Parts: sequence; structure tokens; C-alpha cells
Amino acid sequence: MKNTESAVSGDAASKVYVAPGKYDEFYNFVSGGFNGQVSVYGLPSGRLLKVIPVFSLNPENGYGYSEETKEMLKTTAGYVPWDDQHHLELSQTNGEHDGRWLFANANNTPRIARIDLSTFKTMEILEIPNSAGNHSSPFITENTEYVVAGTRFAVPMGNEDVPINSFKQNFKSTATFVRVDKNTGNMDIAFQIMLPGMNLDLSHAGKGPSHDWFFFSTYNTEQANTLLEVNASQKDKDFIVAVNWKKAEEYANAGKGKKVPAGYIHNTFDEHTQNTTSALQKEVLVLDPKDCPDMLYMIPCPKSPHGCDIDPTGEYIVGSGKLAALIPVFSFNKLQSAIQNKKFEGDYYGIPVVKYEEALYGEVKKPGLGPLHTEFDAEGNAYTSFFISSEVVKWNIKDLKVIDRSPTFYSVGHLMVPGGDTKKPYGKYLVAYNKITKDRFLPTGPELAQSAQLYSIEGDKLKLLLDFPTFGEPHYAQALPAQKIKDKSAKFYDIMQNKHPFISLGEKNAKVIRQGNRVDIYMTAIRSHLTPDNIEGVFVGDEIYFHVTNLEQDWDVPHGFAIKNNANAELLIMPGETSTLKFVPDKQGIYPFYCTDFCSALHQEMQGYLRVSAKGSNVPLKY
Ligand code: K7E
Ligand code: RUQ
Ligand code: CUA
Repeated sequence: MKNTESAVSGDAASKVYVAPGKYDEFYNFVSGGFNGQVSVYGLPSGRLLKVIPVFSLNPENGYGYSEETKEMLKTTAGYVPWDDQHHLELSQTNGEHDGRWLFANANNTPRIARIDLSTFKTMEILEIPNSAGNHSSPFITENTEYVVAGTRFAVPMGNEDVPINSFKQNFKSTATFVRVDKNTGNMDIAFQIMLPGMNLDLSHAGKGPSHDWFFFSTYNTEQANTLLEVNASQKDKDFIVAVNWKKAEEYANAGKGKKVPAGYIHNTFDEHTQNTTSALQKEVLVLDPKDCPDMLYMIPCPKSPHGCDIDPTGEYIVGSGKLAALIPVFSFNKLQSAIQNKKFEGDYYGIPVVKYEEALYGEVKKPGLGPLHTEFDAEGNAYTSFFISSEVVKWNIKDLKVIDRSPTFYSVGHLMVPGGDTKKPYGKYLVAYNKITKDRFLPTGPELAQSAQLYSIEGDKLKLLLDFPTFGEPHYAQALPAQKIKDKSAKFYDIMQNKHPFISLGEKNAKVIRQGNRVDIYMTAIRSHLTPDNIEGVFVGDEIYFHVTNLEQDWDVPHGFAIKNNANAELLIMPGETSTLKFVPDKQGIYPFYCTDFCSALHQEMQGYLRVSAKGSNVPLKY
């Protein structure tokens, strides 16, 4: 399709125009895919407001480089500084966004992060053991009781060295339930449910009547170790796994699980000391379905389900077979009576398989090609993305009739309606996150940005309003009304609450302390001076730590810090914050340092010199 065929109607520009100095109506949190970060856009303008570093290094503010944040990216495999970030969920209370936290998954080296929405900062990263390809994550229950993880790539439970073709015997999948503390948001693994080896794909929690349940889509339930076989597949259905997590919780509390040795690392950022604590955990509680009856059921779902989405009432479960020509909609009510009346067609490794027709509410026939993901509005409509036919389709949940469709440019993956997976969608807009940009923007060589497209969904018809490029490859996204968080946004850190062990509270407290070959420089930054600014008496091979405290107590006055030839990085320090940059000079000489953020008319005056002398020379410490 050519650009001209997608020309938007005349009033589109006014619908997305946010005048200079005016705020957007929604915050839109967008996953970064292979760039590992989360970005924040305003809607409807599509303006990029911020990139929040989560699972990758961020040269903008030193995340992952500073001594305080390095450990956030630590795992049992060491430092993993670049991951693949697919899905986001905002915390909920009673099935509605409460504006407290944002959860993000790392797909490759399985992890879940929690971001604080008053500081837009990553506060916690929890590694998930016995897992690989953490794709069903980080979906949450309606009171944020749990955030889940799920195994896309089945692996041996202890990751033993086994022949790959022993998949059926040795490979397992796990659904991990991570408890979230009501007050602090802190995460810890409550239990893991061990499943037969298969690919868990996406998930969503029930709500309302289905509150106690979690649903996971699956593929490769043939348990093939090469998916070439599956593509020419024998079976025409995979499954949605229905997990009664309340039951699982009871079993876990009743001691039905086994503590299994499994190392995983839990990193938490302490807002007072401003340092990361990295704790190694050594075991995890595993529930085996064999010991836990009535906890798990399989619902057949046409080939091969990807998205698994629950409507706002909690009654309808929408599966989306990537290779299916229809969308199955299951009824939670029917599923319950099928379970009660044992309307099973058999079992899958001991897990009862409910008869398809007994759980099915109905099918949306011939909606498009390659359905992936579904979101909802508050009026009983669903919106599904179609990757192959490259369109978004609006349909009615009750009568399963298609209402409208609109092309995307091109190949949409996820889509998002603000609040579209909660009990109370806000509606108004739909954003399609597209995999392919091609000719939509000025060319930038072989590497093009991915893109988002904003539609109005206020009428029956979908109306394309805006295209905007994204930072990284967007998968799932979330949006909530700006007023839910904008007034609790922190403007700076209270320096009196700063308990950093190397803070210098005031320029008079700036100092340099040597212990052996370790040199701690307690430095302050305030418009327009770095203190101390002339430092002598350090030597080649010393481990020098610049602990820079930004003494400002005002909004939007960061200072930067950089020193010549430092192989490590730079810093950007927020008002009231202390950050640490390590420097191990390997040559003697003079090293200028300076503030990298244009902070006042005297910004250029924020500079200094470090003199590094030969090892063993007798230059006294001076600052
Ligand atoms: Cu469909 Cu990883 Cu959610 Cu992307 S997945 S599109
Ligand atoms: S200085 S304002 Cu390098 Cu002209 Cu930037
Ligand atoms: Cu501080 Cu420029």
C-alpha cells in the first residue's frame, strides 16, 4: 500500500496537536524490545518524553556504569548489560491502574524489573531461575498480588547437560508467581509451577469473576526440539493453560511444594543509600501438578496461540492463533461448568484437557490473517492486531461481528488502548506498534526505526491520526491518564534523606581520602563549581572513585561529570543525588574533568584537573 492511500482526514492534525507548553493527556509506556529499555511518550502527540534504562546500559545518565547501578544488571551469569524487553504492566488496585509501579520483563536472561512511577527509576530486578525466554511476563493480578514469569524455551530444571533430543524426558516449562509487597512493591518468588516442556507464550490474569485464575497461551505442545517439525504440524490445536493461582497459593502454603536448589539474583536499589544490593537466593519452591489436583487445566486453542487476553468483565478469554483463520473466544463461566462436570477430552501429561466446545463462547470468523494481540474498550468492543494482513480489526465481543478494520504501516505486533487490559479501559485511542516502517519516514540507511500509529476509536470507525517512530522495537505498551501520576512526580531528591555512604553534604565537606591504592574523592557539584577542582597525589594504577554529590535542591538542575580518557563512562547526577564513577588511570599526566550538562551561564566554569603521577613518586596528596 502506498502512503497516499493512508492520507488522514482533515481534522486529524488538530486531534493530535498539543500546543507548546501544554501537556499530553496520557503517559504511554512502551517496551523497547531488543534495546532493553522502556520509553515514555505523551499521547496524543507521540512526543518522546523519556527513556527509562532498565535492562541495558544507558550512556545518558550512567545507568549500569555508575558504581551504584552496575549491580542492577548483575545475574547469576555475571553482568548481563543488554537484554530484550517485550512487555510492560502498570500496577493495579481493584483492576484499575493505581499509578505506583511499572513492571517490565527481560526476555533473554529471564528477569522482571520494577520501575517507580514517582522517579521513573528502575528500583528492582529479580532473576527467574528454571526458565529461559521469559515471554509470558510481567502480567499481573488485579490487585498486583503477583507478577508472573513463564518459560518460552523449555529447559532442564537444573539446566543440566543433556542431549537436546531428550526434550520430552528432560525439558520443562515453569510458570513463576512473584509476590509483590503491597506497600513497598518489593518482589520475591512465591512459587513455581512445573509444566511439561512446551513454549509458554503470553499470559493475562483473570479479573472480576475470574480473579483467581491466570491464563497462558502455549505453542509447540508437540514438544519438538526443532520447530521445523512443528511448522508442518500434526496437530491443529495447542492450548491455553488455565492456572487457578489461588489454589496454587493454598498448595504452596500447605507445604505441597518442594524446595529445589536454584540460584537467582535479586537486585534492589535503596533510595536512601542510593546503592544497589545484590542478593543471591539459593532455592525456589516448586509445585508439581501431580501433587496439586484442580490447579491446572488445558483449553484447546487453534494453532498456535500467541496473545491471551481477558476482557474488562473477566468473562471472556481471547486466544489468537497466529496460524489460525479465526479468533476463539472462551467463556470463563462455561469453563467453570466444564471443569465441574468433567467435560474433558483427555489429558496432557496428567493435566485435564477441557473439551474445546465446552469452554468456547464463540469464534470470530475470518477476521483477518495472523491474529496476534487483543485489547478492549469500555463499550464491549475488542481490537485485534493482524500481523500477516497488516491491519487492526475492531469487533464486538457479544455478537463476535467485525465492526471495522484499518490497515497498519506495516505488520503490526502489539496494540494498546489506554487501560485496555484493565477492568476500566479509558478508551479514546488505539496505538498500533509496527514491526516494519519501510517508506513511512525519511530514509536513514538500512537501519530504520520501528513505528507506532495512533488511531481514534471514539466513533465506530477507526481513524488514523498520527505516525511516530519509536525508540527500539515496541512490543506491549501501557497508557494511563497523565493526572494519575503527574502530580506525584519527584522533582529532585531531598538531600537530607541522602544516606549515600560517600555523600559530601556541602562544599566544605568535600575531601579526598586514600586507603592503600584506593582513593575516594568526595566531590560536590553546584552551580557553578566542582569541589575539589585541583587534585594531586594520585598514582598510576590507583583505584579512584569520584563520588559526586549534586547539592542543588531544585527541579531540572542535573550536573554531569566526565574525566578524560576514562574507559569506564560518565555520570549525570540528579539534584540531591550522589553518583560514583570509577577511574583507574594507566598513564601519568594531567586529566581535565568537567560538567557535561549545560547547567548555568557559568557551566563552562565547572571544570578541574586531576594530576596523576608515576607509581612510587612522592607527590603529596593535595586538593
Ligand atoms: Cu507479540 Cu514478544 Cu508480546 Cu512482540 S510478542 S509483537
Ligand atoms: S557550548 S550551549 Cu559546548 Cu556553546 Cu553548548
Ligand atoms: Cu554543571 Cu554544567
